[in-house]
Amino acid sequence: MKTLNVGMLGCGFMGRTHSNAYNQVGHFFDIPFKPVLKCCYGRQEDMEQLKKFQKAWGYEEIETDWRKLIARPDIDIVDVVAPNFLHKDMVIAAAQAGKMIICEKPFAMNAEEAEEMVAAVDKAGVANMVSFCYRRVPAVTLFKQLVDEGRIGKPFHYRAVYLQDYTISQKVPAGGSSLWRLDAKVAGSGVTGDLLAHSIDAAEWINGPIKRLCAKTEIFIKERTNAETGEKVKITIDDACMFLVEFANGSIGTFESSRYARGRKNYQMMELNGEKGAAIFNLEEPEYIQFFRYADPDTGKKVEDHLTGWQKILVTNGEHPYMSHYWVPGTMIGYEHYFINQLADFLIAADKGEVCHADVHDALRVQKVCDAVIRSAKEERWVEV
Ligand code: SOE
Repeated sequence: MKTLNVGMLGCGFMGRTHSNAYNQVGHFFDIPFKPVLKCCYGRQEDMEQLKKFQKAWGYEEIETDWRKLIARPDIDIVDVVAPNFLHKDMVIAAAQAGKMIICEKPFAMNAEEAEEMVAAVDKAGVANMVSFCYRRVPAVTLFKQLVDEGRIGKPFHYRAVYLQDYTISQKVPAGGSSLWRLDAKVAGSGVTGDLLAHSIDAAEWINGPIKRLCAKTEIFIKERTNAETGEKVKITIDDACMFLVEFANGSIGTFESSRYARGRKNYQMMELNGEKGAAIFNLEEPEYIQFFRYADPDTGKKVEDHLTGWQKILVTNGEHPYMSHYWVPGTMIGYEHYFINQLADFLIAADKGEVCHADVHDALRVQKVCDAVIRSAKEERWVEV
């Protein structure tokens, strides 16, 4: 089996989820590579965290210069899990060095950057994937399957919600290693790039391209303290965002996201209502999908009768997406498995020279929608994507 030497660019939350996936994937999937955690990068200022990270996940070496790590001839895959503003330079350097690339979302700070990244990756012709991990929740993959099987029929309404509540307090600082997500220069945008990017990716995957949209964003706390410098900083990222969309297939949708939704920690919901059926997924009950069957997908004939109602399907059987790789029917998998599933898909596709979605082109689409959302909110008008 071929060895796959991993260079991990980052040692935070996503560094942990990705490292765990490399360590676990071969236990559950028949993959054509043997991943080796070769080297991980972190800033000199974060040396203590970097060493702890190395030890926890079993990296052979550490590096504080990411360009050196990418240039190493023994590195096969570059995994970009650093803060958003670094993605562009890291992905382009990795492409130019001919490495396979996995990059966290949001892919870039804006669509202009994303275009450059896509051009570099296309020119290099390297295997690539952008980590929209929720596509690999078995119930979400099943959602897509129901649509492809014609069980929803002509779609009318798509509804997406992504809510958290961790920035409500004025005491939460902006900037610093854990809260760079509140710093526009580092993150690019707020909930739009961080949370709605997931919802937009899932929506376009499941229901096709978004044509035009109209958005409203809000910043509830306008000034915070930078955790590293102690300075007062003006907050410019969106704390909350809502938008209306028209899909190319004629359906219409709503998207809502906030980090001020008291009680919601990582609530993500999507619903699609069509002529023949409807489906709902909610990440607080990730092992379930709800399905409403109105008509037979083949004949279009109404099957609704006095027993009809929402079915709550436990997605843990061998015939459900990914589940045959894990335990026995009725037992659950969790958040870390979405990353294992996507890594397995990526490695198997890369070995065959096939595209693994979401690839950089899918991520560019998401970035274009995010940019349109921010522009629409700023200009208070409908915007074409
Ligand atoms: C933000 O809190 C965050 O970590 C996102 O950056 C992830 O993409 C999301 O899946 C969980 O929440």
